[in-house]
Amino acid sequence: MVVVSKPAIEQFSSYLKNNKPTTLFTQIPLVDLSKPDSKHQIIKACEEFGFFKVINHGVPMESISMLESEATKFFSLPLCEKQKTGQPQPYGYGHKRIGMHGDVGWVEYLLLTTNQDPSLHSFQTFRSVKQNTKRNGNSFCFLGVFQFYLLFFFFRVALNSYMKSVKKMACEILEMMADGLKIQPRNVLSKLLMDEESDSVFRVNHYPPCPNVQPLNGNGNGNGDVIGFGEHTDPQIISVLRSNNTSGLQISLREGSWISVPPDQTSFFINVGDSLQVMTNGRFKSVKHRVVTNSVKSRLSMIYFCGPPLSEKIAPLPSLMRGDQQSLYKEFTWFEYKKSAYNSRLADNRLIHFEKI
Ligand code: GA4
Repeated sequence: MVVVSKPAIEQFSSYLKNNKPTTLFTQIPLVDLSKPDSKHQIIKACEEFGFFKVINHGVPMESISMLESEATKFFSLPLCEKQKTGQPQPYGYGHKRIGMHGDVGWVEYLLLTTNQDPSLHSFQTFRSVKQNTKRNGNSFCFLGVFQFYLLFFFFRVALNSYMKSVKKMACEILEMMADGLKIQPRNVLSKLLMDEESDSVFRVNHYPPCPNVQPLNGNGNGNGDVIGFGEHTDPQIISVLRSNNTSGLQISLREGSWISVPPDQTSFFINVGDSLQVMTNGRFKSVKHRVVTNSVKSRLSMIYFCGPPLSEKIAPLPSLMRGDQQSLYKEFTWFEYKKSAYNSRLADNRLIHFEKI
């Protein structure tokens, strides 16, 4: 419930004075979704950080653990098995390469659409596994097509149950946001997620321990030299992240310094994305974030990127515009923004092309 308390602000300012490259910032805005004032806490956090942590989120722990365990099983397979699912284009299994323009990280991942018929998705995976199994004669690959299909089937079951609860929570947060912004109707943002055509994406990232990094303390926190996932903002409305208890996530403060987010496997972290920045005409800022590797523990994160339908016009919400206030952005659809994002490098400022001069 508490957002940035006084000691937190002191900690924050002394951090700025010392200007250390990164620090463990223990007072990440915390929103208790069961409290009546949570809508105000959400607005404050989105204005100050573009980032907050939520508790009492209503996502069952069993559903989280089930997906985590299925994902762990998948990532423990030999590389050649995982590669049977085909190259990410952009969906599928990816290893080190992020996007299509030369970005790399110490990470492997699964990138999936959320609005596809699950049976269809499994079928497509099944087909590419079948083709790749024929091509790949490597003796370290031991799973037959059927075994692989079974593994993916259980993964998909766990994924569907997890995504259902996370989507519900994300909608609640977006409705609280509308209430806090005093805009009507309260589903003005959540309806974009509820739309059958919602272009949301789900990602599971696995960051294996990175042996080259010297541990700085008992937790094996790295020195930040090895990047798991480079700095970027998310293009969507909001992103809902859950990770295991391994550190690595850092967010950038407005003036450019980085702070480490203490991990908490029972909570979720919410990022403001570029689309929400535009919809609030810059009142909320999308948060720049990155992941640094850990030398001893592996990190597993699961992220639901809440995207609108491809045809949706992304523009400041009319009810947020006062008097003769002008939009800071040119008009564009989510399809146009996504296309432009996929042509960019990870660290690029993607909104710059859509700003009015
Ligand atoms: C960042 C947020 C999501 O992970 C993602 C990423 C996407 C990808 O990995 O394919 C992008 C990246 C993300 C933004 C710029 C482009 C596209 C990699 C990249 C270099 C799935 C998304 O929607 O945008």
